[in-house]
Order: sequence, then structure tokens, then C-alpha cells
Amino acid sequence: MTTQPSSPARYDAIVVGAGLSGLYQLYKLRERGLAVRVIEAGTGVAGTWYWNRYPGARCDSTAECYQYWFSDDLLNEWNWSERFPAQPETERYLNYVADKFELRRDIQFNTRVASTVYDEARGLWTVNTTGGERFEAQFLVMATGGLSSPQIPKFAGYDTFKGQSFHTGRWPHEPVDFTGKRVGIMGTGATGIQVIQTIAPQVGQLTVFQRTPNYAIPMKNPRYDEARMAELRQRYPEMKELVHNTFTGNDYDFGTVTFDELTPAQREARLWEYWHEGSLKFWVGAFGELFADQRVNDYVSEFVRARIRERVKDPVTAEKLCPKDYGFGTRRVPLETNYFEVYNQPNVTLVDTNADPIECFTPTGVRTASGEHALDVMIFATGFDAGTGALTAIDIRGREGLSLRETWARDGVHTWMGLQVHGFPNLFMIMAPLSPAAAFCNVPTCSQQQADWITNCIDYTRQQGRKAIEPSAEAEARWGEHHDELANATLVPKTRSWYMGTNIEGKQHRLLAYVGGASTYRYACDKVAAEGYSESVFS
Ligand code: NA7
Repeated sequence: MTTQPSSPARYDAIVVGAGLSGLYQLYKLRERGLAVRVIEAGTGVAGTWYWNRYPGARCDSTAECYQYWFSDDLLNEWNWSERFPAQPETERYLNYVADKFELRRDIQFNTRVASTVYDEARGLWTVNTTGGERFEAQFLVMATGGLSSPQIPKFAGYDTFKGQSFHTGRWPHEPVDFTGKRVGIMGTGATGIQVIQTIAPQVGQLTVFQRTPNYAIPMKNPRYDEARMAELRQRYPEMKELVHNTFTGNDYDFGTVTFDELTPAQREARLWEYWHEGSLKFWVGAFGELFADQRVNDYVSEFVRARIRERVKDPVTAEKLCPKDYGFGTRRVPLETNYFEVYNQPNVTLVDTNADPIECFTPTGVRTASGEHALDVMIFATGFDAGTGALTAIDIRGREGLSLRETWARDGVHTWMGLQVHGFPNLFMIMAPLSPAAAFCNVPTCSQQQADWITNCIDYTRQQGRKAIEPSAEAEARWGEHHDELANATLVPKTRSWYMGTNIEGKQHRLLAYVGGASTYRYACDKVAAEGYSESVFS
């Protein structure tokens, strides 16, 4: 007797990922009457806020801008407790949304997608999981996150290390006790800074292995009481519009008075004013020119270095913590709370791995050129294979077996507006390369905008009775050229960072996020939709 493989479960759309983007995409597609299945690797919703549960994990966008706008009920019911909520609060919020809108019934947890294949004749995507399940759907939306594929650099002897080790992006659900322990941490990006400032008071000894210092700026994080929430709620209708009309998808934008129009005293005053805001507004609000004009950038960079020097007592350590070989804001600016003061503690050692390179791990710690650093715990805050990592981890095959992984490796990353790729009909992506993505956009703003666009596009395709939509090769090439032209007019490509792919060995060095601004991007997306998806080909 032969056994027939069971036929795959069939949906109108499959969404991969139940983070902030995937949950919203599910809600929107379901609202239009589609049968949707969300496939999620974790045991719960929340994506970034599910996986990144490391000590000190906190949102660097203000709570009022880091939320969904689609439901007035939700906006009225949900109270934020502080300006920059910690990870548990955002995770709770996303769970609340999942419950309130009964999203869980369409989500399959504990399931990782291994591959997806497009069958052109049937106009269907088949999605295969690592557990051997198969699903089919006309539309496939990758809501896999721009910063979700953790990278741990390879070091000789790592396997011999007898202590505990963790990557911040795969932090355990159980608490980790650092009391009295000798802890090492590699990575001083936004994540490493949050971990360091949080665990420094608990640990016995902290050794920070720093490769590149960061221009971190202070976070001002007041509690939000009822009165403050009431004030914010008054502003929600205005903010809901405003976030889509700014450069970074926040509720503020660059000033209209330029650097050159101000006297030196006025420039200084502007910087101090924005400094005291205690938010990313100092970066993406004070002087837009800092992204392209070296002179302005040098000025702001020196202002921030002066603040670091004021706070770190030992001048040698202060200099190690001052970035000098790249400009302020040309990579993600971290927010911090007492981060620089940590280096005034006697039990904290800063190892500059450029001057004192890591040679290997040993069973008892890390050996650098200058000697052994004994460790009980090692924390990797070493970031992600951003933009492309989560997508290339899945074997995605479009028309005629075209592999996304291979075409990107061979031809460089190409997408049409970060939403679709030529050769991959009905495949949509959220927060993907060549859109503003997490680098230049407050994630909820751009992910909701993209999910709205995708929903309308899918709706249109169905209403027209068409099987599939994909961007033309010419439109995709035009977007790539436009993207690169803007990128190359800025100082960003001069700086090594995940923005440029330089944190991953062998990765193409190219700015992967659209630097034209979230509002310009939204306008471009709306325009092609209004023109009947004029840059796309229907089949
Ligand atoms: P980031 O910003 O990519 O930071 C990773 C850090 O890890 C950074 O300091 C890296 O140094 C360091 N790193 C990475 N590989 C190595 C090796 N091999 N040796 C030494 N140091 C290394 O990741 P985050 O998780 O902090 O933040 C990612 C985003 O999440 C953040 O920008 C927000 O948008 C949210 P490097 O700078 O490459 O020299």
C-alpha cells in the first residue's frame, strides 16, 4: 500500500513572522476577507520584542510613535508607562493587540519556514517548514524583520569556553543572574550599550570588548501618568498623520533654518536645546545637513565628543570611547542612560580590540594580545545580518526556480522599493532592503505604511481577476539607481556599520536602507498605486 503525502493546507495569503509587521499584516488582510495563515518561529508574538529580552532592552523611539494607529479603541485603552518603554511592556502591548483582535487563531507558532517555491502555472506559493509541513497560498508576505538574524562572529577556541554565553537577540526567557560574576561583553552598538549600563551595577567584574565606539546620546525617560496619557491622546489624531510626513516616521522633523543661517552662538544653542530633548531628535531633527555636509557633521560630532569627555574621568578611557574615524549620525545613534559613567567604576575594564586584538577564547575566558581576561559569562551584542539575513536564511524560489539568495549574491541586492523583487510574483516584503527600513524609519510607521500598501495591492490584483503581480525589471533597476544616487550623496557610505553590510563577512558593502526619507518614500508608494501599479506587470 502506498501512502499519499497529505495535501498542503491552502490559504489566500501566508505571512511569515508574527512581530509588529506580521500582526498588522494579518489584521489588514483578514479585514479584506482573505484566509490568512501566519507562520512564526517563536512560541509567542512580538518578533523583535519576543527575542530581544536581554537586560535593559528598551525602545529608542517614543512610546507615542511606536504603536499601531488602526484602532481608536486600542489608542484609547492602552496606557504607556514611560516615554521609552522597556521590552516587557512592548511585548505586553503586542500580546494585548493579538488578544484583542483575536489574531492568534490564525498564527501557527513554533514553526520555522525553510523554503518557499512559486509555481507559475498554478499561481501559487508553496511554503515548506523545517518540520516538514506544507502550505499553499496565492500571496506570500515576508514580515521577517530587518534585524532578526543574529550574528555571532567566529573566534578560535570558542567551543572550548566553559562559561555561559548568550547572544542578545536570542536571550533566554529565564532570568540570568550576574551577581558577582565576571562578565564579558562584545559589541557597543545600541544593544550593547543598553546591556552594559544595566548590568554594570550587578556584576563582579565587567570587561567590555569594543571595536568601534559610538556617539551615544542621553535618553530622557519620564514616567507617563494619567494626565500625560490624556495629553498625548489629544494629540493622537494629529500625530497619526504627522508620522507619515516626516523624514524618519517620528513626530518631529528637521528644522527649516539651516546651519549656515545661524550664528555660532545660535548653532550651539540649537544643539543644546535638542540635546536636552533626550531623544533621537538630536540626530534626526537638529541639522539635516549633518548627513551630507562634512563641515556640519564635524561640528556636531565634536559637540558630542565633548559631552563624552565631560563624563568619563580617565582621559585615556574617554578617548577610547570617543568616535573619531566616522561622523556623528552616519550609523545608528544609540540612546543611553549613565552609560559613560559605567567606565568610572573600578570593576569595569574597556578593551579596545583594535589596539589589543582578541586572539581566541580559552576554557576560562578570552585572550587578547595583552593577556587573558577571565570570564564566567560572555555576552555577544554583536548585531544582526540586517535587511537581507532573515530573507536569505529561507530558500526562496521564484519563477523558473530563480533563487533570491543566489540572485542577490550574484547581482547584488535588488528590490523594487523594498516591497517586491522582479522574478518573484506575489511575494511581498516588509522592512526589507532598499526601503527606509529600520535604519531610517521608526519601524511602526514604515511597517504599517508598507502593510497598508501591500494590502491594497493584493486587493487590487484580486479585484482585477489577475493571478499575480510583480515589478518590471526596468522599474526595479530605476529604483535601485535612484536609491544609490541618494545614498551616495550622503556621508553614510563612508562609515562601517550594519547599514552598509560591513558587519557581516563577505556581504556586499552598500547602503541597504532608502535614505530619501519616510515621507518621500510613502509618496512614491502611493503614486504607483494611484496609477494602477504602473510599474508592475500582471499575469
Ligand atoms: P550593531 O549596531 O550592529 O552593533 C554590534 C556591535 O558588535 C558593534 O559594536 C560591533 O562593532 C560589534 N561587533 C560585531 N562583530 C564584532 C567582532 N567580530 N569583533 C568585535 N566587535 C564586533 O547591533 P545592535 O544589536 O547593537 O543594534 C542593532 C540595531 O537594533 C540598532 O541599530 C537598532 O536599530 C536596534 P563594529 O561597530 O562593527 O566595529
